[in-house]
Amino acid sequence: MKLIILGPPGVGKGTQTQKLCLAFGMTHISTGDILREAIKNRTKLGEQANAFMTKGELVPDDVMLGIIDEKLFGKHAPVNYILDGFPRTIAQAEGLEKLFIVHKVQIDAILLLDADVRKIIDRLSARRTCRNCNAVYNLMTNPPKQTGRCDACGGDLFQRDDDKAETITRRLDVYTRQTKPLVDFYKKSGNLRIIPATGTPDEVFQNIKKELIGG
Ligand code: G5P
Ligand code: MG
Repeated sequence: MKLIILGPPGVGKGTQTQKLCLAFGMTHISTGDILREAIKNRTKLGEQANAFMTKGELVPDDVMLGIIDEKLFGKHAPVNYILDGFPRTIAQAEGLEKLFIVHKVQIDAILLLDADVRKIIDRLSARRTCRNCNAVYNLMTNPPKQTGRCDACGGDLFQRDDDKAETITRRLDVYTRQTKPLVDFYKKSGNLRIIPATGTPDEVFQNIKKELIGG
């Protein structure tokens, strides 16, 4: 199965992708995680991406398409995967379609997570992420058992630089202008599934499973 998970910052794309990967043995491809790893390792890509990410802006399309081409069709390419955070612009979606045509691959479904923006701001302000395995927590609704430590691997939990109030607002604005047009783009393909994403992560996961396998 090949899926795209779409939705505004903080709606739960990473959380649901981790659940799907665990349940169905798929590979999680998060462009945000790839860029944060590059920044941590001070690579050329990291240097390039850092300025955009701290401002809540998008990294240029050609850079992102190059990363995805390598991840999906390079050495060690996965067969079953979920794209989390890509595509994010019409140009990225068109570039991805071209790659799929060249490699004779088809996407099975595009999941659009749908939730109220006010809920999203609260979720992002309380998010903590594991530096080691990228597991996602929430200080209000899903805190780790031990403060500052990941339940899964014991790694250090940190708050993302772009989860400050003013950057969150900017990211939501960028989503509305540059990424939301993808909803209409994918509606035309007939593969878009709209998933109610309020409630608990487990409830949202049930909604996704109902859409994908009927229960
Ligand atoms: P990212 O890393 O792709 P965003 O902004 O798209 O970042 P983000 O912030 O990672 O998305 P998410 O993955 O949708 O959000 O949400 P999450 O982390 O799973 O959950 C957020 C919080 O809510 C957590 O605390 C979680 O516990 C809680 N939560 C989750 N689900 C639920 C639920 O169902 N119920 C409740 N109650 N709580 C829940 O991109 C970052 C930057 O990288 C660059 C850009 O600069 C971008 O801003 N970038 C790209 N640039 C260009 N093109 C691309 N393709 C790019 N990809 C990344
Ligand atoms: Mg995420």
